[in-house]
Amino acid sequence: LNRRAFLAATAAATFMFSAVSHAQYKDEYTVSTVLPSAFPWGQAADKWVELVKERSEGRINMKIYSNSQLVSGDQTKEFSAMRSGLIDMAVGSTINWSPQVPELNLFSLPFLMPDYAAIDAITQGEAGEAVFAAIKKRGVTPLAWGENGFRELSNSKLMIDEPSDLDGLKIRVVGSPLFQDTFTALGANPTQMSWADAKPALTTGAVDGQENPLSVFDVARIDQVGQKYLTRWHYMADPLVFAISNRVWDQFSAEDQALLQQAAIDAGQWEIEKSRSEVEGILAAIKERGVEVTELTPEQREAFKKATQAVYDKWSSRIGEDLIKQAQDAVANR
Ligand code: X2X
Repeated sequence: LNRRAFLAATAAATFMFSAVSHAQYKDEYTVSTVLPSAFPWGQAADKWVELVKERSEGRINMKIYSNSQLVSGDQTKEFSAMRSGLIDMAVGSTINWSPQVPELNLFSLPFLMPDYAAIDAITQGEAGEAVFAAIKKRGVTPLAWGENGFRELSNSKLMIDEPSDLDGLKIRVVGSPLFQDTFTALGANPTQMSWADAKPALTTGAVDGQENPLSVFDVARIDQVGQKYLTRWHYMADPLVFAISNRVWDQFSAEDQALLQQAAIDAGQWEIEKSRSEVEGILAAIKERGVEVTELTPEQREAFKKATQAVYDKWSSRIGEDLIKQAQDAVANR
């Protein structure tokens, strides 16, 4: 090998090596969330970013954009934006991504999951794997689970403890049409709107009620906009999913992929434990502020479950009958 050929070969090798090992990492990756740091959801994202920065010794930097600002407040567009590469990463609710990933409606089926063990049995088992495969197939790599929480019902008019109490009540619901069906089955008058529009609509009385986890009710001070009655019916809980656009994922080295995923798993576990441990304290604080809270008895809960059975009939083929069966078995055997 003459000197010239040697230099050319080393230059080529150096170029190739750097092209592979640094695969054009961005200086900063965007992370989308709906709720900011005051909420467990935002804290889950904060934790992920912090762990990745620490474990990569500052090589991988992520910046959180909360309040769905990267999709102009429309949280139902977050998944598409990630798929197309407009957003690199997100910690998102299964509800908001369900328009693009129908399987995610599984978690919104009314009264499928009676308690935390039921959520875990689904997410940590075969059904959870099938849901992750469905997300991956649609252009986004899911890394770990977090939790928004059991969604409880509040309203400004009356104490709700049976389905007929919902008669004609205007309820703000989230981005999946499944919620329209659930509340229509209960005789209510549901209106779909983004989180950004929800509080103003409650303030003006454009809607009478809403459903969200207690942590959201508490931090967003939903009691201050006339929501005096709260029904703890645990009708569904939305897990959060830590995820990354497939295009971005493929640019990371295998080592860094593992780092990103382990950090997401650790952040998710931390957030799930933290938010579950805070629920009773939050409930006490809400009561202290004068909100009337009803805890449904098993019999009362059963009446709501019966009244919403039609949602299963309508949605099972869209979600997948096998997936629903897997989830129901997981719950039964928890
Ligand atoms: O919009 C909502 O209700 C919220 C914040 O809980 C979600 O994004 C699912």
